[in-house]
Amino acid sequence: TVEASSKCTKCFPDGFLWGAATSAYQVEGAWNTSGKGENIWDWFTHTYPEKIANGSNGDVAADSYHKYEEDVDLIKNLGANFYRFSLSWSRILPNGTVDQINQDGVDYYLALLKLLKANNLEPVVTIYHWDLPLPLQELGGWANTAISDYYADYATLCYSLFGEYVTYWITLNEPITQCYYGYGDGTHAPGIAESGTATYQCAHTQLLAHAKAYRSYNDSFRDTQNGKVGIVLVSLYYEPLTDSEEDKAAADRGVQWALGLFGHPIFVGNWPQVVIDRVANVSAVQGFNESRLPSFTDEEVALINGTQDYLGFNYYTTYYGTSIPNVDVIEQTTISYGVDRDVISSVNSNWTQSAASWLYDVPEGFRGMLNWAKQQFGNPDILVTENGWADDLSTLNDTERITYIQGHLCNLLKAIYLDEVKVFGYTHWSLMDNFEWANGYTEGFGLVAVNFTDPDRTRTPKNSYYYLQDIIASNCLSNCPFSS
Ligand code: GBH
Repeated sequence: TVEASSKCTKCFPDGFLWGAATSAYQVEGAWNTSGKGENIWDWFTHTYPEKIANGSNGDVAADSYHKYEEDVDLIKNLGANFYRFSLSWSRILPNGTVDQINQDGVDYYLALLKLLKANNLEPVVTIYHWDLPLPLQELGGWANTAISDYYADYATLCYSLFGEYVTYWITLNEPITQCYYGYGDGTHAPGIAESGTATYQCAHTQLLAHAKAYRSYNDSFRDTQNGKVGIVLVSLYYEPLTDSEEDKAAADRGVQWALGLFGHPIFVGNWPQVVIDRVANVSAVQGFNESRLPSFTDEEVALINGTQDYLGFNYYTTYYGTSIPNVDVIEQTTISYGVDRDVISSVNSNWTQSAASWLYDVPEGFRGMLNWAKQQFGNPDILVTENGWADDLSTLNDTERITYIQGHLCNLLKAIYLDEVKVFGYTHWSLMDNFEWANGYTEGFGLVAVNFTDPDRTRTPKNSYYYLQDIIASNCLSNCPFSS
């Protein structure tokens, strides 16, 4: 009957991994204690409080620097297999460079790693989640290719300090987000708004940084440490606004300019051809002598290609895509990533909008995006490293988040069983409410609420925490009807 099938329960593969995530700047606090150096988010929030909702910052955040034992308890009680967190570069290297190591910072991460291991929890460690040490920004930050070498030195130090405890390394979190919001529209640190140039320069440097760090692991650590090294990529998914060929091409460009920009060099080799061609053509129309998209030498293409043991994959939401009317007129005068990309976004009025204005509940887009990655990147092993929903900080009865999780996990199961996408784990963003970048503390992604007005930063699990706990305990999802 319809009723019976609508209650249909489906299970995840044996050994499927479950976890939840945070990042250093968003939860740690302790921004200037115990020897930590200043990073671009410290500087950006303190210098331009008007760019952050309510002028807030991550000075204290969820105070995880002092409360990490509670965080580990929350992961443990969730029944998760792993905790995804990030290392603060400037906590380990106050100046960004390896000549001066801050032992208190190293000890903090060693304590966290050992506590996780003692509880049978796997650390999934992001080496860099957007918090560049300020002295390296003074050299131009990610717009300067030399930063790729500083990053590789830092990553290499992390392998040697922490590698005996780590199976899953993540080099960089969402380079497109930092390169677009940090170097393109300027709403994130370091606040540069040069999307037609700096965004691509940042992408170029971050790809070199990732590749050098991957090669370093291969050359010096893989034999003894046996871990896996990947990168975390994200994109909005785009459905074509109509089924015209033009709209299909526009929707594909929407994904190519984010997931493709980083995934193609790593999994296939060099930038996506559509990006190479389009930025070259528009640059020529605008009177540039060469493309605004930096090129890779043949040696660099080879250096970057194949630098993955798995794909870390974040999915949040979907838009409709169509091309910009009269783009050929606009592109004569407007130098921007958006005009190069040539996509206008819109949404369906039936999609539920979250407390974060950009985030709608479109679970079938998750399946679409996973299939896009499978097809374009040669069917890689995939770890879903983020997926989550925003609501008001006070919402403990978070039914919308539960609906979001149910719909997305059901589509994940379809991707696994119907489409044979090789997904081996799922990470919820986030373990707890935290500093949501330019939106400050106005919305929460947590399974656990944090009271940010309480000096103790008291943590309280929301209903979704218990909902996910049940799913993890059974390794199965109910109300997910499909037949394979
Ligand atoms: C992830 O980015 C991040 O990895 C994580 O740190 C973050 O907390 C989480 O998502 C939730 O946002 O305000 O309209 O200008 C996801 C990609 C890029 C989506 C920035 C939101 C801002 C849109 N994010 N974007 S807007």
